[in-house]
Amino acid sequence: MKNIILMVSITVAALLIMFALSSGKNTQQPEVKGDTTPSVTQEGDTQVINVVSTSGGYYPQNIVAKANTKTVLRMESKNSYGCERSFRIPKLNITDILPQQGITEFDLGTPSSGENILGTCSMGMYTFTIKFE
Ligand SMILES: [Cu+2]
Repeated sequence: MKNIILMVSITVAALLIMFALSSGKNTQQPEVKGDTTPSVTQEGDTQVINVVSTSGGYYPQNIVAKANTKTVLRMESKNSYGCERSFRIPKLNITDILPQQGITEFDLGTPSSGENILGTCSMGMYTFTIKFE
């Protein structure tokens, strides 16, 4: 009888320790983001900056990219029904209407270090900034 009580307490203690260890582990590990697409990718000699245009704005809003590299901005419209479709890059005198769904690419040239390029809806409600360094 004594042995059974001992075994039960050891089992309960082991379970408690396992639970404590596993819950501790969970708090240490950062949550994996749902969107794993990196915003800046390299395709051959061209740097591609990926921005999603959707109702509610542009994502991500702050991007850091490499300077002195041929750069293309790839806007991906996803369920985009708002004024974010009316898209501007003031610095490059670009004005365009993005589709509701699909890809639109803009040549950003070869920005130099310290240059910032702003993308915005025509009213300035939604923006994102690409910082080249
Ligand atoms: Cu707007």
